[in-house]
Amino acid sequence: MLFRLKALYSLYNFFNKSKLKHNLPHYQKLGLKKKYYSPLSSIDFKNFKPDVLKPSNLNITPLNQTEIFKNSSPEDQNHFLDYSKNGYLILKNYLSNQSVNDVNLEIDNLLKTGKIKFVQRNKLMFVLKQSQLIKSIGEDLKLKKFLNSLLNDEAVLFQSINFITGSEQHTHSDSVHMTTFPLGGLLGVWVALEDITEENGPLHYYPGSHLLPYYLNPDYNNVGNKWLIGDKSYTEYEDMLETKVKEKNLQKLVFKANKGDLLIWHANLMHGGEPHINKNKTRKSMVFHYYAKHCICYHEIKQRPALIG
Ligand SMILES: O=C(O)CCC(=O)C(=O)O
Repeated sequence: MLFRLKALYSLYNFFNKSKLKHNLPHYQKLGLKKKYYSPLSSIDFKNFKPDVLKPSNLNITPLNQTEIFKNSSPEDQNHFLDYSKNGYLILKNYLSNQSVNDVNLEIDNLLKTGKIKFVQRNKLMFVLKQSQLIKSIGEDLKLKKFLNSLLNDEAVLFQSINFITGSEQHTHSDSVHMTTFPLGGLLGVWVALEDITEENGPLHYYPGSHLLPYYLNPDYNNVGNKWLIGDKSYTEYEDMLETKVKEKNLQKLVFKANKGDLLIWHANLMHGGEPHINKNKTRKSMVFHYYAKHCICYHEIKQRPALIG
């Protein structure tokens, strides 16, 4: 029961003003009566029009004018132009062999020296705070310009997650963990840090699933009340998505990635990790999540604004 108390999350947030104050101008613009530490969920935004937070004079380079696009083959360019239909796109050989080796060495060293530790079983969260190398990959200007054009906003690097083994995460949409107002203000960027096959837990995804509704707390009766967040377990969310996949007959793709390949997914693309069958093999990979700058970002299930910075 204690972990459902909104007041506890608010108390924690109260001491994190520097990481939450980015929302205040947005609240003001919307006329939303919230403090920087207040709970937040999709229910709070149901009466607002989506485009009110974005300035009209944003200067975003169109996708076909970005360097990544211009330096790609016609075949890849066509694939990129299908992003809005598919909800994902792949940049083959994005990172060189040397860069990937450097990242892997960096992770090994940070683990050996105890500067980073696994959480939630097998995640290395926010290594970008310890590693200038990893941060510089996520902050690469050419990549950011490409992401800006997909988001139609400025992409702000929020977090990195490194894996040494398969995530084995059930199918989900990031929009339940990293929710935004307006919806869709998030991108996931996944990088293979070695070759990945059916044996070592590849990423899976459902092309086109980003066009389905955003399934949020109200969709599985997890809204909670004034004092408490919802009482449904995360498994109930995963079960709901499994049902949607079956009902809508969605077709799964598995990303048999080569070392250095990069895949970008839309905020609402359903994806997850396949079972990691051969435990003698590693599955080294890295994910970056980016928020759109002119969004309010929060965690729908925990009803907490996102700590950024
Ligand atoms: O790497 C994977 O297997 C999945 C990662 C993922 O789902 C995520 O970061 O949202």
